Amino acid sequence: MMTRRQALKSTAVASLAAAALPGAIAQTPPAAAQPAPFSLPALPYAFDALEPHIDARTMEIHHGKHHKAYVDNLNKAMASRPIVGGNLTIEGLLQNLEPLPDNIRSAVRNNGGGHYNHSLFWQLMKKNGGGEPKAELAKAIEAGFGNFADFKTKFTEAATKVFGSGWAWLVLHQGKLAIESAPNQDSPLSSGKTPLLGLDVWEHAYYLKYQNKRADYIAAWWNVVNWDFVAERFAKLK
Ligand code: MN3
Repeated sequence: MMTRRQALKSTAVASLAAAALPGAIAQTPPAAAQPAPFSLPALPYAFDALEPHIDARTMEIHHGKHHKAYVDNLNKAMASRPIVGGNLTIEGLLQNLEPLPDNIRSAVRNNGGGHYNHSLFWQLMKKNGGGEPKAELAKAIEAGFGNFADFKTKFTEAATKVFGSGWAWLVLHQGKLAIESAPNQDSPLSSGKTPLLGLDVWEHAYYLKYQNKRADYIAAWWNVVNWDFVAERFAKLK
């Protein structure tokens, strides 16, 4: 509880603040005056870091155009959201799509999903990546899928079979690992799961270098997986 003295003091501060802005009255600022809540994260490496497996031009367009468009369109959708407040996180939004107003739910699902999925995807890769996971994650993969080779086969199959645009995911759900795929930019977060590893199989992720050969892109992608990042993520989440 505020004491009367504190209340008087904060009233005085509020008056001073109002006085500093002549003519200012309490009102909701127009949406355009608010900073865009979401922004494009910097790529954690150079565009050509994943060569020859993923080419620099693809990375440049994928990050600078595709991911940026998801961020811009998400911000546009959120600008018309009637209630803004609290800690607005991309994870929180995707975990709670249902309460969103009808006119923005799809936009948030698609563009918010796109923003979250890509933000994670960049971190899941690195120069001179690949190999096999270590530590707890290695044990969990063995427990869930028999061995690493079988896991890789199953994940590859999930990625290969996505019809049209979508993702393959290794998710953590109720303490267990599972492989699944999802259409479009649907995030595992929206079905109560936590993504650990994801592979973007939209054509924009590989078409310049691999054209229609998605299987070649998937095979090459294993060489850039940042298993240390995935293992750390797993250790924090489980
Ligand atoms: Mn993509």
